Amino acid sequence: MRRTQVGIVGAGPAGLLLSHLLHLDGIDSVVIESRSRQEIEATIRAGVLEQGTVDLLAQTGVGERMKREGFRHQGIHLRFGGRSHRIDFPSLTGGRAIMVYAQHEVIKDLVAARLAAGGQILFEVKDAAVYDLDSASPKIRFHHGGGLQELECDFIAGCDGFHGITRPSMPSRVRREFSRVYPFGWFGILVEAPPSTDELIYAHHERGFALVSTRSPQIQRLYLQCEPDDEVKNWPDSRIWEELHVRLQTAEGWKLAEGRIFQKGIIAMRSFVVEPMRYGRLFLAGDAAHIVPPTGAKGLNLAAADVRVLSRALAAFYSGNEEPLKTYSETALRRIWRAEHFSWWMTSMLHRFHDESAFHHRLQLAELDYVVTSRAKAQTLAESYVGSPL
Ligand code: RFL
Ligand code: PHB
Repeated sequence: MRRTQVGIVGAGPAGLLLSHLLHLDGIDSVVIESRSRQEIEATIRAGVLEQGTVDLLAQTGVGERMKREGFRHQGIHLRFGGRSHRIDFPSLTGGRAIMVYAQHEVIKDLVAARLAAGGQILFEVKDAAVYDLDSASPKIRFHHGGGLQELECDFIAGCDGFHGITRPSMPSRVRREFSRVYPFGWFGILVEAPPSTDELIYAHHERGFALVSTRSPQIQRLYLQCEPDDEVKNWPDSRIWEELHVRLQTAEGWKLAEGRIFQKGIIAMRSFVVEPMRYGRLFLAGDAAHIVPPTGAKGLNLAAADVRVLSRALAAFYSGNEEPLKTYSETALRRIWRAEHFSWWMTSMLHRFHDESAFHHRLQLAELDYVVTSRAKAQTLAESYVGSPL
């Protein structure tokens, strides 16, 4: 049987960053991942890093490429009623901003750093199961390289995302789940085109929400609100462009640059939290414990915040102080619920709801107007968007 201090299930941002942070504290870990290295490095997901996430990656030696290739954005545009309004982050948050740098690039940087430091990541494991969670030596069993393997640990970190196996391994009597599914999805595309905007555009329109983001000077990332059970085949390129043009048009004649669409996908919109994020010696982090709708760009950042708290707590444990580990769930959940609220608020303010009355629509516009004309309200948005230090 193999042994390690911390067995980590899942090589997403949470698992990889946790393994990296533990290594810097001299704590040994093994990461097991069901997909291949190639797959995890190619999955298109988040794009926005909060200031605190940027600082953490830079301070721990995995931020070199991000600093070179990422784009620092000082604000976002809120677009509604045919007009754009800029929210300036530094002036509203004491100099803080965000970085647009794709999640799969963060993954590549973390995998490279772990492997260069001799870290163990086992890819393409099958049938992972965790047990003996309430003992002092919890175990992970899985198939890898043709054989059944067992990994004995001091602790297990459940970093296996929303559909993973660790959260359901907690007995249902000890966990409480909170969730909300939104009555719409996001249709996301990647396009070969120059940027149409210097900063992200979040657009409210009576035909539904739209978002303009970026990946590089040559590749743009765009989203539009769609039906929750929509299918990619319902969206030929011509329909996508038509909707984007309508939802994003301004009175000043702003132009959206079109190009070849080379990736299409649909994202479900959900809020979810499990409490507590611990059972015995199993600790959950990232999407395994909580989901936010992407409107606030918080998912990846929350995963980073969780593992920052967890790695510190584990380091304290190995230096003889068990207290931070005991309060891990409580500490992490305070930030998580704030991000849940922010993501729900942005989602509610910017999307079109099926059952929405004309009254509700006017309320959304009144709130948006308030955000772009009141410094206090704009500050609330900016502060939450850039996030607090980790
Ligand atoms: P992940 O990234 O889902 O990683 C979990 C890993 O665990 C593996 N796994 C298993 N491994 C072994 N055995 C098993 N039984 C396993 N089951 C699963 C999986 O293969 C996977 O590699 O979770 P993690 O690390 O918690 O990270 C969370 C983030 O990925 C997620 O919150 C963000 O991507 C959310 N999100 C965004 N977050 C932001 O902060 N800013 C954004 O701009 C942003 N945009 C987005 C997003 C998510 C999106 N999608 C597709 C859901 C945009 C999109 C489109
Ligand atoms: C992205 O670039 O993928 C992105 C940006 C902002 C969001 C969500 C996703 O709120």
